[in-house]
Amino acid sequence: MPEPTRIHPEVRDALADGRPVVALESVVVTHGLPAPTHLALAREMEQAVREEGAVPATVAVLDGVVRVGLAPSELEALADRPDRRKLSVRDLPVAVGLGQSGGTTVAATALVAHRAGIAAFATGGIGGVHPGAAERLDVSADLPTLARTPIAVVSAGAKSILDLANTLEVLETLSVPVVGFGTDTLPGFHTRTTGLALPARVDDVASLAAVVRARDTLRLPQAVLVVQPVPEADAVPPEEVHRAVAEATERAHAARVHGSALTPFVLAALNDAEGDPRFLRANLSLLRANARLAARLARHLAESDA
Ligand code: PSU
Ligand code: MN
Repeated sequence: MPEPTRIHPEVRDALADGRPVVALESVVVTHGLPAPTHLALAREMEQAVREEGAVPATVAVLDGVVRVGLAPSELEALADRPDRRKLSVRDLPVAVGLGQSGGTTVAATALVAHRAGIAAFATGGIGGVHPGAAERLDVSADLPTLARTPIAVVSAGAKSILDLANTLEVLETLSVPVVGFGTDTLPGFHTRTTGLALPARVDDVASLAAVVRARDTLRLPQAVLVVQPVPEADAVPPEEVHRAVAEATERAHAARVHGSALTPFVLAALNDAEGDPRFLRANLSLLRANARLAARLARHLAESDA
């Protein structure tokens, strides 16, 4: 069997030299955003990371090989492959063993990136506890994976389609530090706040880096989950998010969509070109902002390691 993981030479060199690297997930490209925005956004995130002085490493699985850092043509080929899969950690042995291809979720990306030696990772929103868990349990593997993967994940909170209060509770149980960047409350992905109080807040990147380093000196296994609100100009008012999410979730239930297909279905409904363009605009805006913050964090971490 071929080597299961291949690190792009640019990424490998940067890591060997102790230069900053930011991992990027790829389910947002393969399943989270409509074409052709998905590829434009992937390029913009990589570009944003470079502008902040770090090397981007988009993680994905191509023909059974886990890849850390992709050539632009490889990401393009993956984005529209009809056989592309959504790969969380449980799916990795199947994808690698059977030669499949797909985007990696926050969970799978965090795991692969940490093993490659990458300290910072940018995404849109993490997965979490879905509403209605009392009747039908649906808790993203992102949560338990963050509990055992010491990396820093920069996000806009958990996606607004989730039960955010319960998501925050599970993060507490799993002992994942959730740190607001310039906020005391959990952002709601499309909205700047959910009103849910966070256990910690920092207002500058040096303080964020201090928290991440302390996690390491304490030898704790958890990720540090950084949450920052979507940029103000692109935020959607909470009532409108609630209404749109409720409608999309209703449609998902009517179509009997559940399991790993649920998140992509609801996000696709929100980001639909026919619908309200503000949801897509907010999604893109927060992804770019998170890529930038993760790169600034990676730079601080690399400096303090030197
Ligand atoms: N955030 C987005 N778009 C996405 C996702 C997050 O803005 O597509 C993806 C992430 O990859 C996340 C996954 O890890 O959804 C969670 O899916 P699930 O709830 O099935 O674990
Ligand atoms: Mn699920």
